[in-house]
Amino acid sequence: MRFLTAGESHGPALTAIIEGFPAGITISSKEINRELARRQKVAGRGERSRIIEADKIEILSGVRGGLTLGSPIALKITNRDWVNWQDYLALEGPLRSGRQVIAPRPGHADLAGGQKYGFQALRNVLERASARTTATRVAVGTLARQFLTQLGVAVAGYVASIGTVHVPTEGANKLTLQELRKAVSASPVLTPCTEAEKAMLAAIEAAREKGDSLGGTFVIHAAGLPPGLGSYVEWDRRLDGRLGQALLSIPSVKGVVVGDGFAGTTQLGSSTHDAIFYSAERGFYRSSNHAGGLEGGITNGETLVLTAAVKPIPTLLKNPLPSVNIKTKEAVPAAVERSDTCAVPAACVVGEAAVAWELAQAVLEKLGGDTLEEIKTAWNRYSDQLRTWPE
Ligand code: EPS
Repeated sequence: MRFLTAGESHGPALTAIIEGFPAGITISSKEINRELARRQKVAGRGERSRIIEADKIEILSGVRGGLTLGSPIALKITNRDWVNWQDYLALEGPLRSGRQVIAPRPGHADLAGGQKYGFQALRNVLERASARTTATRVAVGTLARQFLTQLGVAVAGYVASIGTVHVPTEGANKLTLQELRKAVSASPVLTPCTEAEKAMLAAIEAAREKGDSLGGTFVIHAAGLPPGLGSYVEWDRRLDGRLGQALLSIPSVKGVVVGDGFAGTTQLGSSTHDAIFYSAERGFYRSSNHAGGLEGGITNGETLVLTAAVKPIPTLLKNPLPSVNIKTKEAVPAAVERSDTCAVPAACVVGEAAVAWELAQAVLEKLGGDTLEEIKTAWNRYSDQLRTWPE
């Protein structure tokens, strides 16, 4: 199973093609639209996401009567803002002058991207480097999530910090996925803690007033996974590595932690690993989850816990950092574009989708199958095998 995306921030549309998605999976475009709206309407977003765009998915192929066909699924999200940009970004013919980016923004792909592709027009870089393209990843990941749901696997994320405001993660990590999702769904910053929520909203507002930006962290949980997804046998089959790539490729994500991660480095081994227990009812289980559900690059049957660090958005609306006019080489303030203040809640929605995609892929690798029926049969057979293992 694989997917490719295409599309630019202010181009006609964002698109994706998924290939290898199994047949017989019930798909709901309503659910995809709900996730697209979540990504756009959370706190921290700017005028574009809140007012101009209302992302809607168009499924162009690979689905009939609400069921996937096993053939490539083509997805399209039209950019409403294209009408305001079509003369400047015309795909063919003369381009209207204006809306140029001359002073690359520190922290953005503007400078290195222009150098790499030899562009004088840095807009060519930022149009594709824009986090707007994460809308397609949400759409693709939501399809993967619908597949996982049909196998009893749930994925849920929450915002754990914005700037210096932190949620007590111990409490959040004790919630079931259903409780977590419910608590988070009521929060504009996607956090289960109402006290932290107030402080986070105030921090975003304060940054917005200053024309500055804020980063933070989000946590993704996944439950219902059997032990044995991913593999220890080769570096590129280790699921922690793959999940890391999936999360690090979200714009602004600068760090990914599995389980206790860095916190574990200050502990002794005796207090950072999860002792193994057995009961007839639960089979093999742990009473703690420092490992975050992954050992040796393989799921161990406990809840997956991944944390991602999101840097503050590079565009600074009021006091841009020093930069250089790439034509005259004069020292000038960096370019200012309409932008968001804090991308952490939006990135959390993208993170859920990115993790869902990797997990769906890992399930398919382990169990194979062209149809949901075949995958379910293999899933049940594997569950039986685990119950009696090692007999
Ligand atoms: C983005 C800049 C802003 C964001 C955009 C990401 O867009 P614009 O410059 O058009 O206002 O709003 O995010 C989205 C539109 C989106 O849907 O995520 C950037 O520079 O990355």
